[in-house]
Parts: sequence; C-alpha cells; structure tokens
Amino acid sequence: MAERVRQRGISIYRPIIYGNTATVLTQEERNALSTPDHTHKWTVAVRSAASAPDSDIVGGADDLSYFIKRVTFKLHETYPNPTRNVDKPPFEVSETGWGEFEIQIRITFVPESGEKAITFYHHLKLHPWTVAGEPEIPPLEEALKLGPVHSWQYDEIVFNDPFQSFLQTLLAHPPTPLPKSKRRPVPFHVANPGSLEASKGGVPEFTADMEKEEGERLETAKQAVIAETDKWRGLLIEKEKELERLKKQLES
Ligand code: SLL
Repeated sequence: MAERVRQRGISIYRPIIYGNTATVLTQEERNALSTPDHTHKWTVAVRSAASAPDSDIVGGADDLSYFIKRVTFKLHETYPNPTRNVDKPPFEVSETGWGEFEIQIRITFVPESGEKAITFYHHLKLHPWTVAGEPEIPPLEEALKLGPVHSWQYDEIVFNDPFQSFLQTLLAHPPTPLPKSKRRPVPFHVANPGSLEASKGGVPEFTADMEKEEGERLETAKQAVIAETDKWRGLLIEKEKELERLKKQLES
C-alpha cells in the first residue's frame, strides 16, 4: 500500500501539555456532595500547548484528535472505575477528591499513524505551591482567595519516519504557535498568582520564550555533563596508566 510507505529521515513533532488544575470547594459545595470529605474539584487533561486567546483554559487551542485516538487516565484506586478512557476531545477527566496522587496518562494514536501508545505520569496537584516549596495546606478561607492551582508539563510528541499518509495529516494540522512571551502576568511556578491577579481570572500559559529558556537550560546541562565526563575520563586514563606501571613494578 503506497500510503504505508515511511518517510525516512523525517521527524515531526506536536507540542502538548498534560497536567491538572484544581479548585478548592466551599463548605456549601462540600455539603452538597455525596462524598462530603472531598475538598477539591479538579480536571486532568492532555491538550495542545498553545492557549486560545482570552481563554481561561491552560492550553487547548487546537483539537488534537487528528493524531490522538484515545487518552486513558488511570486514577487512584479509591475512585470508582479508576481507568477512564476518553475517546474524543476534550481529552480530560474532571473529579472531586481530597488527596493528591500519581495519574498515569496513556496516549493512543490514531491507527493510521502506526505509532505505539505512550505513557506519561502526572502528580495530581491540589494545594498551592509555596515559595519555600514546603508542603503546606492553607486554611479554606485562604485557599479560596488564592484561586485555582495549576500544574502543567509541556512536552513534544515526536514522530520519526512517519507514514506518508500520516505525515500528510500532520502537515494539514499545523499547531497554533506559542505566543512569544506572556500575554498574561501569571507565573507558572507560583500557582497562586495572588488575589489581585486571581480576581482578574489570570491563567498561566506556555510561551515560545519559555521553550527557548528550557532549551538553553538543557544545553547548559549538556555542556556540564560533557565537561564532567571529560574530567573523569582523563582521571580514569591516568589511573589505568598508574595501574600498568605498578603491575610492571610488581613483575620485575
Ligand atoms: C494520599 N496517597 O493519601 C494519597 C491517596 C487518594 C485520593 C489519595 C477520592 C477518593 C474517593 C480521593 O481523593 N482519593 O473517591 O473518595 O494523599
């Protein structure tokens, strides 16, 4: 079949984000639940990296169903039917709960892609990040003021040597580019943007600048690893020489 021909040497990627947003429930909301011990409502999702302009959703500008067939979210076993299959966009699950846990996120691609499914792990985050990075659960009143918690990971799904027909599908759906820099003042690492920005409905977003900075961090780290490897290799060669020398001494 002609369209099952692989385009050798071609690499094409699609930027995605996965993660969650969580909002603390008011006492009234808690009382209205069949599970009044639940303290938060949350949504875990796989989305396109770019956000739609003026949207209060992190990411999600593009519909990813042209290459994603199914996303399986494996929740904590305290949830009924913890394995949740989502076969159409939005690829997300919303729940209420009281605890943070690890969610397995398995992405199955459209069959035409011939690609194997991939798995990500996301730690469901319910509580605001603190400056010190210490876990600290704020009292309800304060949590309500701080607004939603966001925890999102940017990633790129790379397709190597794609099938010709799948490549055509991908090329027909170019991803919305990330904005160069932030259009909104909300930082990512601090989920609680402060009551002022929270009241403006501030939502963090991924930008091309962040991508660039991440690339630079990776490059710096790579250089450090290379330097360190060189240093130890040199030391190893020296020690091996010494070993040879000592062996010879021993023999003679
Ligand atoms: C913890 N290791 O102890 C974690 C477990 C489980 C969270 C968290 C809802 C369960 C239900 C829920 O929030 N489970 O359906 O009632 O923090």
